Formats: sequence, structure tokens, C-alpha cells
Amino acid sequence: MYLQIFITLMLGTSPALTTASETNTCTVMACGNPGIPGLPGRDGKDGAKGEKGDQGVQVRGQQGFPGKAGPPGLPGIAGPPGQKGQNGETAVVMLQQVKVGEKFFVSIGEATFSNGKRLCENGGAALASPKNAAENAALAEIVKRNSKAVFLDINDIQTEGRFVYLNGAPLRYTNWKQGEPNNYGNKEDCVAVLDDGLWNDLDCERKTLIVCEL
Ligand code: MAN
Ligand code: CA
Repeated sequence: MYLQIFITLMLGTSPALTTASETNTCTVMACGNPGIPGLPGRDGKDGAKGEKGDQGVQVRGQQGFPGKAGPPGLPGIAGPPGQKGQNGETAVVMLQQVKVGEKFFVSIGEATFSNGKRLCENGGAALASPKNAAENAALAEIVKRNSKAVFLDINDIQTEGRFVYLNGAPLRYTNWKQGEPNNYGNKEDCVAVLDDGLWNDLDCERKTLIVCEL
């Protein structure tokens, strides 16, 4: 139920939701054989612009959620077909939503770590927190599609060098890039996933794409 409300808030009613919620456990990188289709091709470039969306909803003095999406524009020229899947399960990557196992990742725009955390929490969700390679790969897919790193719910704000989840628990899964975390400039207490799925510690005041999970 929360899910429906959250997605509706974020993106308006979307046919993608129906498709995604009917999908079984999936990973993003390993996709179906035999005969399971790969990821859909990207949209074409030449679609006409849709109408302006509704005004956003203001949430207690903080920045509001994005407004409901406006009606869609004319479709663009079809993109090239997606890659064929191999060995495994079905993947769903639609718009800015990814389902992986029982978890949903939804990207909501760009913000600092603390604002991103608050935005996710206001929507009844939490900052993205990949607990295994499949979840991490799903996040990397969102990073790639947006060419923008994504903050995780991980930080070492309290004790330098000791990274924990926002609930204070020690990490169960990590995927650090070689040489990271390096606390560059002595002010990198947050963690972002890069487009290759590897992690880098980063200044919490930087703005990254924010992805919530629910
Ligand atoms: C480089 C590396 C990273 C660091 C960033 C900061 O990419 O030193 O570790 O986080 O710069 O911009
Ligand atoms: Ca770093």
C-alpha cells in the first residue's frame, strides 16, 4: 500500500508500476534464458514534449515532492532493442524505478545526503542501501541511465573510518573501488555508488542523484 502511495506521489500513475509489481524476483545484470527478453531499448530522441505537470506538494516547510507527471508527449522514434538476457531471472528497469527481489528503488532527483535522507523518509521510504550484488547492480543501472552517482544510506560521520548504515549497524555488504574510501580532503563521510557499481566516499554536501528504497 505504502508502495502505491509513494510511487504515485513521486511519479503519478504509471503503467510501469503495474508491470513492475507483477514481476518476480529479478536481478538487473543477469537476465533470462532461454527466450526472456533483455532490458527495453532507450526511448528515441524525437518525441514531442508533454504538457507541464502539476505543481509539487509542499511537505511541512521542506522542499515538496515533484508534482504529478504531465500527460505524455508523442512517442519518439524507437530506440535500438535491448540486450538479450542470459542465465537467470527477469529484469525490470522502467523509467526511474527498479525492482530487485522484494525491493523497489525509485530515483527522485538530486540532493545532498541529509536532504536526500529526509526526502526519502518523508515518502515513507529510506535512502538506498544495497545489501547484495544484485541490489548494487540495480543501483548502478540507475547511475548509468542518469550519468550521476547515487548516495547510499552509509556514512562514517560519527567515527572516521568506521562506515555504518543510518541505523548505526555495521556494513553487511561493501563494494569499494580500489583506493577507496580515502576521505579525500578530510571531508568525505558519505558514500556514493558509481556507474560501474563501485563505491567511493564523497563529501556529504555534494549533490548526487537520490534513490529511495521501499
Ligand atoms: C577523486 C578521488 C575520490 C574522491 C574524489 C572527490 O575521484 O580522490 O576518492 O572522492 O576525487 O572529488
Ligand atoms: Ca573518496
